[in-house]
Amino acid sequence: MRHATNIIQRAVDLHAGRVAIIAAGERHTYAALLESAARVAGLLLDGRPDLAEARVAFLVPPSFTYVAVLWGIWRAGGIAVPLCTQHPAQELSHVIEDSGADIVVAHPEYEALVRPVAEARGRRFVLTTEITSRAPEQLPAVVGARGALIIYTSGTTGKPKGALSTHASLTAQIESLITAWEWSAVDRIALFLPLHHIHGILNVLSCALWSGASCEMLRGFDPAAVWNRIADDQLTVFMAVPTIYTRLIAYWEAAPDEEKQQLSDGCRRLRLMVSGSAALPVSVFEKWRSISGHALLERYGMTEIGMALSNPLRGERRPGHVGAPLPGVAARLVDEAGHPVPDGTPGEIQIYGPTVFREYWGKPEATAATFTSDGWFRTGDVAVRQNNVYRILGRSSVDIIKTGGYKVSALEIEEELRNHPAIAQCAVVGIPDPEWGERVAAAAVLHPGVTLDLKTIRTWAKKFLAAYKIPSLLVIVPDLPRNAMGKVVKPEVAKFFQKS
Ligand code: MLC
Ligand code: AMP
Repeated sequence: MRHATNIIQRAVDLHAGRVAIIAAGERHTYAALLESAARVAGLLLDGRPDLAEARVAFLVPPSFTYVAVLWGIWRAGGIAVPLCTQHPAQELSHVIEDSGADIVVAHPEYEALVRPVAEARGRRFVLTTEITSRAPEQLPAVVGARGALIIYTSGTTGKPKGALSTHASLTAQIESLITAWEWSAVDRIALFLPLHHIHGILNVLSCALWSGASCEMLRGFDPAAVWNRIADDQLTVFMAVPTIYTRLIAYWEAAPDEEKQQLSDGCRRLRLMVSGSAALPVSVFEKWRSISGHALLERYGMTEIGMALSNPLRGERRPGHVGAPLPGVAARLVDEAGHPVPDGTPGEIQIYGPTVFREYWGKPEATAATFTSDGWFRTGDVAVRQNNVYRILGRSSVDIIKTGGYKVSALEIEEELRNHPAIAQCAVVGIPDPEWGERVAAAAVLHPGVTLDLKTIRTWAKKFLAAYKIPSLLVIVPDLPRNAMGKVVKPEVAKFFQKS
């Protein structure tokens, strides 16, 4: 069976002298990447023959070292658990604890934040500056069924769950995209998406490296820097979430006419521009087409399944639609009773095939609940299909919010906000927003005699929650709307935020 470490070797055999990574002004070949990954593997193995699915959490900024650590964990037989560089200690602790990471690797920039978290739990703590050892003579053979990557993803219950993909499922996800979007060794892509989610790790980084292409790593998203890379003429492929396209449009609109022309010319030389992770508004599709000449290719995916549906590389890309199943992906729409629905009738998207993940780490009940009895993965997304082209209508749960391309759980945020001394009750909802897709909005009932404003709650919440989970809208209300069972009625809560 094909698997990730085989393909790493294959990319290196075929492309050893080509440039794999460009970061901080330096170019690194595939051969150099493989060698660095072997040295990381040696450090992690520390004399053992095989990490045998031990989890290795790592907190490394976007850089050549990030990729060397990811590949090094795989080459040592471990499961990679990428940590988010924007997360406060509490979120990092949850991931380290929940994944049962044996080893925590960190760049020195994050040592003060993460060393105490790792050491308090008796985990081995390794700094990336310690990667100096020689590569071991022998590295373990890694079969496709072995776990490769755990990504933490928010659900409708409690804290984020770790979705475990195997080498075989990641390989299937990558090969599907390489086939559909015709990746090749002459491609070059810029990477500015966060590296604790699949959009950045799989669609951008891994597809590039599996094809022998070059990946230019930026330190995060900055509109001027990204436009600069587009205008530089060397990129061939571009991938981003809708909020990023909105930001790029705003930058372009504010630029002087001459610069506008240069930026637009840069876009025209790319072969493919893709949008995903959240619904692409038709207005953004049209505006981007007028600026760049590109009809954005919108696709639909999810951490647990990789990419599932895509508009075509060649052929009509329909605004507001996410296209047809990708190669190797089986998709169906079902009603609430689990029966397939005909074209034109809304149903839940369910996915089947080799791209689907293995399990939620340590959560057999949650894993079982997410599959149907005949093995299809329930996405919780509702769509309608016409002639094999899908259009997303929304989600079956009001408690999942997509903001800036990040999925967040209203319930997780509510739980955290209830710990604030001024808050007696609260409800969190997603409010449609032209920039963020949805904004996280909180309605709170306060204890008698206290006050609370948005700035105070945001400053307080930053200690516990990632920035993208913190409410950017707040209303104080005397009571929350509840139904006869006492459950908060979220659509009524959303009405508090309607602009009058
Ligand atoms: C950040 N801020 C937000 C926010 N995120 N405010 C409201 N809503 C949000 N979602 C605030 C911060 O609190 C801060 O405020 C200020 O904005 C700047 O923070 P930042 O962290 O610097 O944000 P920025 O860089 O502007 O982030 C925007 C972004 C980022 C679009 C670049 O959100 C991003 O990279 N999104 C991509 C996420 C992604 O890759 N998702 C894929 C998941 S995988 P203050 O007050 O502190 O200044 C998946 C599967 C699939 O979905 O199909 O791909
Ligand atoms: P995540 O759980 O972070 O992997 O996010 C996956 C979710 O993002 C999906 O379940 C969808 O709700 C949403 N999503 C991804 N791509 C699209 C898209 N093109 N249109 C609408 N929603 C999308």
